[in-house]
Amino acid sequence: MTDHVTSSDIRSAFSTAMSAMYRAEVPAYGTLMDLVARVNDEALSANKALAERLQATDNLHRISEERHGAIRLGKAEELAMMSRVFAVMGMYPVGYYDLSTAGVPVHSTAFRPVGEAALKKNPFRVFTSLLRLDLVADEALREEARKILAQRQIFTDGAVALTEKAELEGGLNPADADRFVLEVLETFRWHDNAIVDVNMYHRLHDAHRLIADVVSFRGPHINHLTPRTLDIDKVQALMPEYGIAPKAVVEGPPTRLCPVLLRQTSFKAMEEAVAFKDGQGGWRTGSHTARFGEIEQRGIALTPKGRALYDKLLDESRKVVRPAADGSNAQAYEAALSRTFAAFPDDWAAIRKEGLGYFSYSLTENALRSATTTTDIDDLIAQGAIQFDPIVYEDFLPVSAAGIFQSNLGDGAQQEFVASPNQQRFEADLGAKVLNEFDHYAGIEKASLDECLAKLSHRPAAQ
Ligand code: OOG
Ligand code: NI
Repeated sequence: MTDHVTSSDIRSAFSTAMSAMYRAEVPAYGTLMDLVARVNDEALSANKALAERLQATDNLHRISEERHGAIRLGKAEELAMMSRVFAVMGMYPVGYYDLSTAGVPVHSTAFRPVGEAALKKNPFRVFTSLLRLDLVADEALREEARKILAQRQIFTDGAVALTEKAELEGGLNPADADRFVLEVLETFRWHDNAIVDVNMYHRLHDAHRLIADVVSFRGPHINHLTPRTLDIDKVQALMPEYGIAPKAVVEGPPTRLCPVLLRQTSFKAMEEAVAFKDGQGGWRTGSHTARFGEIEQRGIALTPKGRALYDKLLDESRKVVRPAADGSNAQAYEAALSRTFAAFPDDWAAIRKEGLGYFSYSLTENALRSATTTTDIDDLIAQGAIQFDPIVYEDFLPVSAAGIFQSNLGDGAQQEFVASPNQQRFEADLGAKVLNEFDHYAGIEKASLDECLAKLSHRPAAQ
């Protein structure tokens, strides 16, 4: 077969279909998309230099296309199959996130494209969590939950068959790719009829709201879909005007001239009507909160050294002020965060010089005219032959993710679990190792440098 659709095209089609489905299911998501589009347009008109660099690095068009989603799976087989489904779309597991430390009984990875070209084409990613029943203390409840999960099949027969076909034949033809998108979308759809009765729902809910969310339904409904903005502070400030109530504080680093890593904010999960089994063959109406909205702003990917500094500063600032869910100390938190982060350089040249972030290097117009013979990057930059642009952070942050989870679990839902990261177990359930995100960014940086030096050595002037 030679007429295969590329995995990036399947991913793009899937991301678009998912967005349309979520817009229809959660109207506030549509409102948020409109707000983000407006703020991004304004940010680009106000900052011509940013617009120009995004254009030059071929990253401008992806901004409005860009989003991530999240799902929570119930058992190992679901994670393993999901991994195969995502692979058809060119999405691979990157990073391991242990959320048990934050009182959430899951561990997670992010499925996303990894190659530079694939990311430019469409960076759609899905934060994927696996429920950890081993963290549930009540043994009887744990067993019942396991039995309920054992019986469910979250993939359609068509999705499984097409995934197998893609694996066997190395891809899908256009008609199969279209069908694949529709079949896989079914797994992410919201179902307003639960697979448990109201008693079981409450028992699960009492153990942890998240357990009820995973175990009570036919599938792992997409719980949010997050567009990327170029100015999150503005979106946060404008949300009330659009009838949306944001969470108390923006997660991640403070407002800076040079954005680092990831800043996120969300609006609370909606209360939705759900029909529960009444135990007598009928249904009883109740409610459940699961689906919410989130926005994010992405900055530069940090090196291990930069990340260590980020973690240290975040930790320091949270020791001074811990953000309360009700927003009562939001201003004090933001002030403490800015103060602490004054220790993190806020210009690209300093971030590069100190080895805190990853950059993509390219030749300037000057380069081909200059007669320089040096291969020293700092010298080449000083001579104006090489320029550098920040590489965007494509991953997630465990403390932020915990904050997002918590803001949707309601106050009083804070629960303690023994911290017990178990990456080995996660990878065994996944059926693969997760990729290390630092290696990936370092690879992109090195490839850009190698390309610059190769081009320089082939200049007519250098021969
Ligand atoms: C996932 C929360 C994590 C993020 O952006 O950090 C997340 C969830 O609530 O299932 O999506
Ligand atoms: Ni998210």
